[in-house]
Amino acid sequence: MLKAGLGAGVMAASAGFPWLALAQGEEVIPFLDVPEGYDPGPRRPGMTHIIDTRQIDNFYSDDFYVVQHYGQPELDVSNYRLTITGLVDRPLSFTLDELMALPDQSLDVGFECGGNGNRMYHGLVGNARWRGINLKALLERAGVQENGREVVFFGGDIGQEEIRGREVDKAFARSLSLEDAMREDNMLAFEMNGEPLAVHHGRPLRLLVPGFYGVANVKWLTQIHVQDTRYMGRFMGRDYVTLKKTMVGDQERWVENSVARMNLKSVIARVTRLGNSHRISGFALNDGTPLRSIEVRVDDGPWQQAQIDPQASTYSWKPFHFDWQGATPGEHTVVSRVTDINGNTQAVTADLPERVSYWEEFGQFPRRIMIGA
Ligand SMILES: Nc1nc2c(c(=O)[nH]1)N[C@H]1C(S)=C(S)[C@@H](COP(=O)(O)O)O[C@H]1N2
Ligand SMILES: [Mo]
Repeated sequence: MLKAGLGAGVMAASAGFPWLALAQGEEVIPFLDVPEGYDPGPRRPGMTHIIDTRQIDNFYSDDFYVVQHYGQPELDVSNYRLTITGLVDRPLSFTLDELMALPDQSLDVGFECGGNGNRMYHGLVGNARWRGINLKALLERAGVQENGREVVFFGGDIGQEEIRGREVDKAFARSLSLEDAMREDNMLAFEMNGEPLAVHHGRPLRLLVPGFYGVANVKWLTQIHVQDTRYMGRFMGRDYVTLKKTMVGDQERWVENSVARMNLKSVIARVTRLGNSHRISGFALNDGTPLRSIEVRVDDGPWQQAQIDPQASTYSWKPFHFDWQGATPGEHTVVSRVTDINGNTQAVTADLPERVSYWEEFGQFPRRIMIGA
């Protein structure tokens, strides 16, 4: 059931962490909360792809989720251009070769879709080593003018949207404040896990905003535009908008926010048995704030420290495992929670603000299992 070995082009270093490959004789305990026949299946061209989180076996995902809203364009790489326009001193245009000749940077970055959640066992997720060029350096080369406030990233994928009864062609686009755009870790990535970006991950170039939900990472990037007003659009203002009840000063109000930085979250993805010991494994994600701990609880027992994969870094996912000794036969509930160095702890969903949309699901995620006699 579990794929052995490492993905194409990926470093072998991850073999050391227990979760990532099953030991000889280690067996997977089925969850009781997964409907029979649940199987996200293999990736199909042009389709959303959910991964089966029980089968994660590599720090660098060889099975990385896929989401695209306007299909998967195949850009002609030989005629490809990235343009930088708007409130800049020097509007620029690059071929892919010209971009790839610029100084490069590499970073491990994991992310999930802002719509990831319990209903698909958090399978809209992945982690990879990315290589690309520095966004800040590129914007500085273009010279952002004094009144530039907002940086808009347009994809080469165009969808027809009906807006107020009118059909219009709209490119997928997202924006960042100039301050967010200038973060040193942002990159325009052309390589993923040592391979040129696959078409479904944005060939030839995508934006990566480490610590943000996947929607920020515009694929098939063709234009970067600097402007002095807020950018509006479906994926900033209508979709990927969380509606929640929260305090605004001393007033409780319903407010919307555009999905941006990832919330502090962990999930249990797998329970295995090796001899008399059970291993509870999962992963955490957040906006890059250092973590203090990941803990696991069995039934009504105490929270106990899990081990975090030493390969985890600021913006990667953080695989963890907890070795559970003396599991008694019968049904059990297991749950994880993550705490960052500022003392923020992943809450139970009931304690989070009341929310209407399914975006940003990051409450604790209890799982049920049956331990055999
Ligand atoms: N151009 C473009 N970029 C896009 C999208 C898209 O539809 N078009 N989808 C976004 C969303 S919602 C997510 S979750 C991530 C998914 O990235 P992946 O398919 O490489 O995992 O890409 C983002 N970038
Ligand atoms: Mo998404």
